[in-house]
Amino acid sequence: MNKRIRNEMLREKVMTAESASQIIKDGMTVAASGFTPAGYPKAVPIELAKRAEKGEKIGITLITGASVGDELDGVLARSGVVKRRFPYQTNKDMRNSINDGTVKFSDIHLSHVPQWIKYGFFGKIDVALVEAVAINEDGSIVPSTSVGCSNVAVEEADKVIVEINTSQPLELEGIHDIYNPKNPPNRKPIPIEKVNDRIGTTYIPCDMNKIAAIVITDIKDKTREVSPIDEISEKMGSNLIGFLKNEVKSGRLPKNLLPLQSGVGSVANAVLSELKTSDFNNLVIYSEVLQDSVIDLMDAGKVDFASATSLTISPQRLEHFYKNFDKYKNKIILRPEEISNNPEIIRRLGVIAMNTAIEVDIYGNINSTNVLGSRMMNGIGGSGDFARNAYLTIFMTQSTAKKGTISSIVPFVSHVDHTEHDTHVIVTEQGVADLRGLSPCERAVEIINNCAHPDYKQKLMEYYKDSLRTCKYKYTPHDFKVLYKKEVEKIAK
Ligand code: 0RQ
Repeated sequence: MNKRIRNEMLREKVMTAESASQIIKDGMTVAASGFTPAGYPKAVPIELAKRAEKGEKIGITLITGASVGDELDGVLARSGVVKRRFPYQTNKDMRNSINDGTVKFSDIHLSHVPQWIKYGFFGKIDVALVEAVAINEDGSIVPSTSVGCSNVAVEEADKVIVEINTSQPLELEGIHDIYNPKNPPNRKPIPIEKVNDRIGTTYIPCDMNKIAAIVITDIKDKTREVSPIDEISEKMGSNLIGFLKNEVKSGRLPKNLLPLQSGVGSVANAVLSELKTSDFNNLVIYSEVLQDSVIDLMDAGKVDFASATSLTISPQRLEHFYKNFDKYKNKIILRPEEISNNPEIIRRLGVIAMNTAIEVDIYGNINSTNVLGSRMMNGIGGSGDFARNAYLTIFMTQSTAKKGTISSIVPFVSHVDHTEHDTHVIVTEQGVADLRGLSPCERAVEIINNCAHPDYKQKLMEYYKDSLRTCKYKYTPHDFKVLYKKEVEKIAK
């Protein structure tokens, strides 16, 4: 344990998860580590939930980097401990509590979260609860598989609880690059010009007097299994690659493209996997999450370097990954989400942003979060950080949902996350709509013709043409009487 807790005095702070959980009291705000089920605390939240289940009144505000595993979001949602939740989640029970109104959730751009903590928009941070692989002699903390908002949580919190997770190898040390921009008017340009530029420290600075408890655990990250690539995702991937090849041919992209960002989930994974068999080489990634596909691309010699804030390797691949970690270590940097998702850097590097939508409308507005306009799925995550600031913003979706009974291309999205102004390209398994330089009416025709499913093409075109005919204004014509009736009917089903 001396290798993991490098300060003798701090070793005296080691206690059980049950004792550490007592530091968290009713009404507190807890900012935790964790980003897309990686590097989140596990042992202490489980004990916190047990206290509530035994009848203790305890309700907290929970802030994390992004989504976390069941040992944090799941147990605390089921035991009713979380009253407010920011900024993103993917847990079934947390989602249900948000949708039944038990948990007050606010869906926030991930790049904003650290800044909001620093400005106090969430109130005072009582406790930072972070997973680590080690604590240094001076109290600074070596994070595990993600950084997220941990550095700012540690800086701003009154007390810090550290979970040293022995299932996370010490070899992770050195992979992180922690940099904390100052608040305006003292903010300086962030000196990242290439995805592999290092600008900070390999640890999170921490005043050791703030460390109130250290808990030793070996509970593994519950990363998601990656589902096998289906035919539709494969088709979307190949449509996207075809589009990118054409961009290179037209001289709008260099031969090795520009830094890639890709969302999470099966579609994103499938799209990146398609790159494996493509002619593209020497690719670089500037993203927020690194999934299995990036490791595959490194193995295939396609990706030279990847920068993100989280490493979420599926259980199937984890052993291979750590066995060969030496090979990957010098090709990966994990940064705070304030840096991985930073608009300044995304714009400077000219990132190609590829994210998944729930539905897309004929003018290019995107709904990424609310099924049928009102059921929160996960949240906007980092998709807005990238979509708004990328060189090329691509949204992907299957052309239909719910076994073909719903068109994902709709007249008007039932909830707006990304506006028509941020959408450059839409990709479905049907084809690609390149919206750059088109007026809204031209976009409608492009999207319906190239991306809609054949079963819905005619209906969508009829809606567009009727709107154009009946609407007094011809810029973004709509027939709201038809539109609302259809939406209401859909929701009533
Ligand atoms: O419903 O749960 O009842 O089965 O929506 O759909 O197809 O499982 O979605 O896993 O590909 O994720 C946008 C949610 C897509 C994700 C989203 C219903 C469908 C299902 C989910 P059920 P799928 P995927 C990186 C960047 C926002 C954040 C982001 C996401 C459920 O990609 O969260 O991009 N993105 N972050 O049946 C009605 C439609 C529908 C529909 C799907 N058109 N109409 N229902 N569904 N399309 C990550 C981070 O930032 C951390």
